[in-house]
Formats: sequence, C-alpha cells, structure tokens
Amino acid sequence: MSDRIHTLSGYLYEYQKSVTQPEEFWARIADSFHWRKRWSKVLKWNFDEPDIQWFVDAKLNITENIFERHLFTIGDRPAIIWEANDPNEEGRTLTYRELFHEVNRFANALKSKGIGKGDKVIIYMPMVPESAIAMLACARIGAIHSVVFAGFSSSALADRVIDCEAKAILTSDGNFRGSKKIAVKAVVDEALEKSSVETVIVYERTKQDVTMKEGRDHWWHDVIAEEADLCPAEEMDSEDMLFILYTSGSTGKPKGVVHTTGGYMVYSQYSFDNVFQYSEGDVYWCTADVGWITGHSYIVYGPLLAGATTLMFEGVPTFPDAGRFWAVVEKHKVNVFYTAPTAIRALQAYGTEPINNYDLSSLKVLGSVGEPINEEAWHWYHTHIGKNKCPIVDTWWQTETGGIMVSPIAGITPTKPAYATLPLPGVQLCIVDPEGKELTGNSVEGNLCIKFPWPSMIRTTYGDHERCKQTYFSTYKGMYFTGDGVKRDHDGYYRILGRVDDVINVSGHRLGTAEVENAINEHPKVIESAVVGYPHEVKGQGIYAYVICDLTNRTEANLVNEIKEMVSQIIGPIAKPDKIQLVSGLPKTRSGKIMRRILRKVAEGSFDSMGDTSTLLDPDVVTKIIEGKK
Ligand code: 7RM
Repeated sequence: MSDRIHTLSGYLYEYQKSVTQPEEFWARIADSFHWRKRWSKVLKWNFDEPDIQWFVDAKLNITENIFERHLFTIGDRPAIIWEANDPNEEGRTLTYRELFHEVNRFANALKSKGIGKGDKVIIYMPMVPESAIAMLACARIGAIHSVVFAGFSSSALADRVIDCEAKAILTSDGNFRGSKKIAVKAVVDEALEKSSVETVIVYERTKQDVTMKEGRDHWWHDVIAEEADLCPAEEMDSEDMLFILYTSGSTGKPKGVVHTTGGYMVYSQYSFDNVFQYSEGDVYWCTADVGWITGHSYIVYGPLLAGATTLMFEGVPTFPDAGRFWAVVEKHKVNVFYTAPTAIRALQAYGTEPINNYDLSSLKVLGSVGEPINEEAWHWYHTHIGKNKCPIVDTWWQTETGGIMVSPIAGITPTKPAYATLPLPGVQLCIVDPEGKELTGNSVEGNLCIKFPWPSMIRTTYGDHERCKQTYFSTYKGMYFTGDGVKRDHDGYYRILGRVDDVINVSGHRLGTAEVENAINEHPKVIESAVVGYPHEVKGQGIYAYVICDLTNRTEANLVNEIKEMVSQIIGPIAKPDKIQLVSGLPKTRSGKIMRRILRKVAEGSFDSMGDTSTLLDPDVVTKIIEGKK
C-alpha cells in the first residue's frame, strides 16, 4: 500500500491531517479500494442518535476488493496457510486464486439453498479454511454472517440464533482441540431443537458420528459438488450490514455488534497495513479464533484485503507440547506473530527450554491483543521470542471498534512495556473524569472515550438500537465510551488500565458478571450470587463467585461442582468460575445494590482498607465473608 506510514514524522503528519481534515484523510485511503460507485459524502454523523455513515451512497462488494482488485497480480500468492491441530497431519495452502474459486463455489451453494442478500447466517465452525470461506461466501452474496466461537454451549448458540433470526447455520461434525475431539454438530442439534432454522451445512472434519436431519442438514462436500466456481458479487451499499458479532456487556445477554461494509473494509486493511508493516512475501500469523473480532479483522478481512499470506492454526499452544507455537513459526518461517498475553503467560510458565529447540529468526514483528499485557510478560516476549530485535505492537481495540485503535506502528513509533502507546491516525481519543470533563495534558488518568467517528466503528446493536445508544453514547455526551480506564503518562503515551464496568476479561475473552450470575442462578439450589474478577496469573483475570445456597441434601463440594458444570453448560467452559465461595449473605447497600468493590477486594485477598462500608445494610456480612475466605 503506497500511502502507508514509513517514518515517525510521517506518523505525526498523518495524525495531524486526520484530525484537521478527516474527510480528506479517509477519502485518500478509501481511494485505493475498488468501489462500483463512489461516495457522495465521506461522512455523516451524529453521536446522540447515534447515526454514523461512512462513504455515503457508495456501492461495493468487499470480496471484490480481496479478489478481483488484485487477482491478476497476486493470484498465485498463498492467501491462507493452514496448520492442523495434529502436527503429523498435512497442512493446506490456498492461493488467492484457489480461495477465490472456493469462495465462489460455496457462495453458489448458499444461493442454491435459498440464502441471499440480507439473510443472517451463523457460522459455528473450527479453525479450518472453510470458516474463512464461509464468511467470504456470505459477503460475496450479501448475506450477513455471525460467527459464534465453537466453544460456546448450545444454549449460548441458541440465544444468538434467535436474536439474529438466523436462516442457516454452517458447522462441522466435530472439532480437534489438542488431544480432544469435540462434538460440534451435536451442540448445534441441541441448540436448534426449538428453532426454525431452515438449513444446516456440515463440514466434515473429524468423521465422527452425527445425525443428519432430513431436509434440513446437508454435507458441505455435497452442496458444493455441482456448483460453478464463479459467482457474481452482490452490489452492496457502503452502510449495508457486513456482519453481526456477539459480545458481552455489563448487563443482560450478549449484544450483537453490527459492522457495515465500506467503513469496516477500509479500516481493517488500513490498520493491518500500518500496525504490522507487513511486506510482500511475509508470512503473518494471528493465533486468535475466527469466533472473536480479532479473527475477523486480523485473520480474515485485514490481511486478505492487503494481499497478505495469513496463517490459520487449528490447535492450541500446548499440544503436543509447549513448543508448538515455535514449531509452527519455524516450519512456516513466520515473520509477523500476533497473540494474546494469556498465551504468553501460559507459555512463560514452561520456561525457555521449549523455545530453544526452534529457529525463530524469521520473526520481525510481535503483537499482543485482548487484555493489558503486564511488564513481565512483555519483557519475556521481547527477550525470548523476539530476541530483542522485534518491536512489540500492543494493540488496544474492541469488538465495537472493529479494528486496532491504539498501538505502536511496528518499527516506526516507539514502544513502551505495558503501553499501547499512541492512537492510529484517524483516532481521536479523549480521557474524561467521572463527570465527563475532558482531562487535557499529560500525566492524567480517567475513562477512555473517542470523540470523533472512525470508519469501522459499531453502527448499532442488532435489534436494539436503544441499547447501543445507552451503552456507548450516553455515559458521556457527544462521545463514544469504551468502558476502559486509561492513563496518559508524562510523555503522552497511553496505558490501558482495564475495564471500569462489570465486564471481566478472562484470557482475553469478555464476560459480563451479570451473564455469569444468571447462569449460576439457574441452579435450583442457588438463592443469589455475585461475580467479580480477581487477578489470575495466567488468565489475567479469573472468575470469583460468591453464592448463597440452600444446602439441604447437598454437601458444599457437590454444590460447587454442580454450579461450575451449570455455567459451563449455559455459557461454555470459558465462563466456568475459578473459585466459588458459599456465603450466607452479600454486602448490599440500603438500596439493594451489591457492593462489588468490597467483593473484589476480598477475592484478591486484601482484607483491610475496605473503604467506606457505612452505606451497607449489614456491615457484619463483610466480616463473615472475609472469615469464610480465610
Ligand atoms: C480486540 C478485543 C475488548 C476489551 C477492551 C479492553 C481489553 C483489548 C487490549 C485490552 C489492554 C490491550 N476485543 N483489551 N486489547 N486491554 N491492552 N492491548 O480484545 O471486544 O473482545 O475486548 O479487551 O478492556 O475493552 S474484545
């Protein structure tokens, strides 16, 4: 990409330009894409509604920008390199031309099943190239995909199927994860018991037994067998929905974050190009799952729009052993490696021996995403993986932002351990105090907001625009509120301090405390519960649940296990509480609000300085909880 940032002064220049002339700035970047019809206006916006439109009236198809835009020049270049869970299973490589034809073929199959523009399609699949093919095939025909992480339970899946009114589900028979073989289709069957989904397409991966419902369920290989490998791209409006992705918030059920076509396309490539400084021929590897936003923007859309080679890994970091990541880096000569702090900390625990067997000299850039990276993990990553020669891009962003917002630009802007450092050009950050007053200057700390639109920002929460308005645009007037606390240090660098709302970040996965509480409360013996996060060495945050139970006919140990199982079934194993403390009461204010501040203190083991407990209905409760914990 010709207008990529190359120098520090280039960064400063671009940043300035993006603030003083945002429309000109984004128009120039958008100009390198293929639009069937150009926009009449770059941006229309109103944060009060909110109503945000980028590249107004423009027409395009995002897959034309991946394929047709540069098929003549990069057709033979590897698009996806796939590495299987089992190191002995042969991998696969799809060139851009091959991927193009597979996407077209599957797009035709979807059409044959009556799926078209505007239909919602749930993708519940393992990390195989077919999940990227599925996403792109939807985009090709204008169907809206909603990828659900294949580790979610059947009831979590059912909630999403119902919420987005899915017409079809794309899935697999099973899923290989480390030494385990996981049933996937069976989970789908359970989720669909009470639904009107018309079509299920099943990719054969593990060859385990599945039941196929006549008329509804079809094998992937059968539906593509007779299809042509060319499918015309549907013409989409810039503001047509591209996908819905569910994410947890501080209240209620997960919400469907809506991203639209034009702005998401421009920003995902723009941020990929600049942050990672990918150069032609490089192999880029992001270890996320396609079920999360990181997988959407930085395994599939960003890299493929940029014409990069993206590696997709089916397995886990510790199978067959803790050297697997590094074996893959050596095998495929990976140049850019993007992972999560939780994975780094997990591997750190195995020492450097598993690393020393491998040649990591291909690495040029390292990335981090999903949660704050602590200094120790940062230094370990820098020293032992990057051998002190690879810049670390600590990328702060969210499902709602669609792309990286704050991050070093690899090799160009400075890095600083535990700091996401500086906003990308086009991103106007703002730190506010609890009253919403902007804190200007350096050495300040407060809540992180964004005061001007960027192309890949959330447009709405599916089916509930009011919720989008309340959650993000009402706390501080005229600004998008991120839910994160932040510090701007004396040099002007940003350090993200973590969530300031009731969201916990477990191994980089977002969970609402309310969501976990609701699952716990499903247990017939549970009377009430309160969930908080606490510092966890590997996961970043662990889940600590205080539960009031009826103990008749149960032992404490039995109940604790049953509750954990319950949460695992309702949300998925990632939400299973690490610790459950059975209590006789919860610290509540006179108005009945649970004082989580106190519960957080107890969970992290600090028993003094409880702060002001005078508003508590019954201060004795705190003493009892502390005794119970001890
Ligand atoms: C990309 C992603 C978003 C939340 C966000 C933060 C936290 C993500 C960083 C980070 C500190 C980072 N999307 N977060 N990246 N905190 N430094 N580099 O993770 O929607 O799943 O989560 O994750 O709290 O609000 S997400």
